[in-house]
Amino acid sequence: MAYETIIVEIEDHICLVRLNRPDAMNALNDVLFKELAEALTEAQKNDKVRCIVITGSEKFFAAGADIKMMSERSFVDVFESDLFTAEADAFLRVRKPIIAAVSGYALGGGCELAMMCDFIIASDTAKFGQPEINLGVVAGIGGTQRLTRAVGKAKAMDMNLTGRFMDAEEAERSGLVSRVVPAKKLMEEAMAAAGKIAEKSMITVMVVKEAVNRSFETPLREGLLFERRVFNSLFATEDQKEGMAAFLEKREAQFRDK
Ligand code: CO8
Repeated sequence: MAYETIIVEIEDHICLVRLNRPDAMNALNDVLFKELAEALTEAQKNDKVRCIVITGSEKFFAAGADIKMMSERSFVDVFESDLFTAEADAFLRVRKPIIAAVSGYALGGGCELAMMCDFIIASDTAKFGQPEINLGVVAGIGGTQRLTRAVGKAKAMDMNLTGRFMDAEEAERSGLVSRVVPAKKLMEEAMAAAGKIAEKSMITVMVVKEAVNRSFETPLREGLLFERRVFNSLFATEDQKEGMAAFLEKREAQFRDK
């Protein structure tokens, strides 16, 4: 399917989505967010896709929501349209893993988009920030919530209140990103991580994603109970038998997603 603001390629079970509004540093407008939600929903439905990678360009992942688009809107406009909410909901309904491969600026909605992914691999040039305060607004799709859970109150307050950017090294130290790699190696590393995930049992992969995400929604006791129950239920799968047999027979497992 041809899109206007993103480029989608599917190869070796990986759906690679490139944000593509270079003139506006990949700023997120209505069209981009809608197309992204559509592409991810399609990737979820497509049996060939086992992992998704979202990236931008070397200089910018996304510099935030489109300020030109938002500047003339009134409270009633944004309230009535519930800007980006349906698209964010569609994003969160994707059960396959999504990796953000971030190089350059990931600011405002760009940082929030990266945080909506399951984990972030950053290039050493990446810069994260929630500079909405400089525009007289606040983050609107997770910058005060997911960022606080990722890096803690002190840094989340600092970034949201001062609008300062966090470089890749600080982002890794703070737990915002899972790894930092040289800019030239970013896509190789992200695609290799996606490839590793694509080799696993899809059922187990989706259970892992759901269980880790559950930890954000529940108290520890409930989360542990959820984990125990999904652990138990995976013993009903053929892939559990295959995975354990393969280990004992010292061979690679051949998972069949059953
Ligand atoms: N929106 C629209 N256009 C942008 C944006 C943006 N967020 N960021 C950059 N651009 C455009 C610039 O206007 C410029 O376009 P032009 O050449 O036509 O003038 C072009 O990209 C290049 O930008 P600069 O000349 O500024 O490039 P620099 O290298 O000097 O600076 C920066 C790069 C630091 C990234 C700078 O562009 C910047 O600060 N951008 C804005 C960052 C920002 O404030 N982001 C937050 C936006 S608000 C937001 O994301 C809210 C999300 C919540 C939505 C909630 C919905 C419910």
